[in-house]
Amino acid sequence: MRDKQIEKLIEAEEKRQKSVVNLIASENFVSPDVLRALGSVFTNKYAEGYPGKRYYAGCETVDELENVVKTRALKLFKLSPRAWSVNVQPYSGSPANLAVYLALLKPGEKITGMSLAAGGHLTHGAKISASGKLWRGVHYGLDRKTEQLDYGAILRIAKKERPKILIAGWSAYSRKPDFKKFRKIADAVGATFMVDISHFAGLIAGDVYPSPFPYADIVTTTTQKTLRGPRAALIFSRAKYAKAIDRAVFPGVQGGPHMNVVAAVGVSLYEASRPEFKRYAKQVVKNAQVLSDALARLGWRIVSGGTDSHLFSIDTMMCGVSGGEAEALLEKAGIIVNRESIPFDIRSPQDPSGIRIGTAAVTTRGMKERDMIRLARAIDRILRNGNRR
Ligand code: DSN
Repeated sequence: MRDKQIEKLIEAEEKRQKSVVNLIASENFVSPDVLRALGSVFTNKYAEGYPGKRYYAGCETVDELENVVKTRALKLFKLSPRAWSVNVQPYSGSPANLAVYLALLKPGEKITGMSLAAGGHLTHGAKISASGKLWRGVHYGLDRKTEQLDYGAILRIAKKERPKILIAGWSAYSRKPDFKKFRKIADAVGATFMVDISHFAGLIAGDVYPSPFPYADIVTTTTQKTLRGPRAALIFSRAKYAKAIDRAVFPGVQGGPHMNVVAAVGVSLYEASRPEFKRYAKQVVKNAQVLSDALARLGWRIVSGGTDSHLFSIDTMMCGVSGGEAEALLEKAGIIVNRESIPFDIRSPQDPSGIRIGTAAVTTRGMKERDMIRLARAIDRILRNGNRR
């Protein structure tokens, strides 16, 4: 590169990524082919609109690209193109979710999803996000004893609040949900049922996590987490919502799609459809279970007692280490995690009582069960020694 300053920073980040153990649950390592598509000439093309209906000339190749990516997205999740549509243009998860609300709701109407404190997401109606400023977020939490979803409580909240959209999906909840029960709750109050599968899309594609598609009206996902693609998002919707969703993405929320990113999403969908991806997804969950079990045996309290997915949270305060301190201690030793609130946390989100651990990235790097046991011992040693200082 002629720009030595940026080149140096790229090299430094590459070195950092190679020299640490990355346990951030929302991160992964994309393949060289995904990077190749991201760095392709598609970045030069403006393509506001949709295939066959663009506001610019010269769109014949990007039209073909967008159609290929849409077909792959539907096929990966076993969806009939007659019943389902997919929008592949969202820049990321937040604009994707905003577009859904814009398509379906009037300002001020209610959305019900998991609270941020319980492991939900900002864009599910949290007050500090546009989703909670333009619409009204009313949230459900977890059962205090089991730290798992309580469908009876969700039904009671839904009946009292009568939200227009009921959302399943979360960033720090480790257990498998029952999407059929969510559907019944949505039906009981006449809500549209939306599932945000950002964290576990790759696990669904790999057949190791329940699919919400038989029950949901709308499914959104980012593509960079367990799906191992670029930073982008997809919105799947049943046919009757498709037109409104498309109009909400463009021109409602976004301008021209980033066609290089759309190309990279296409590559990652191809990769996720290969048999080896199923083996990868299985190993991701196995690694998370082995790591959480090993930490539990070393005396750490795992939120909800374990995991059915790629992630879990541990309560570090039980050893007198806050989430922020644990994050810093581990980073010093080359293990990268993020601080995380635990259910019913009495500490602030800036320095909560726990950390979140995910295995999608280390599994891409080839780690297996034996590595998880070693990692558990290292995490235990670092946190306990840190506490003694
Ligand atoms: N910030 C992402 C995560 O870490 O889960 C979700 O948007």
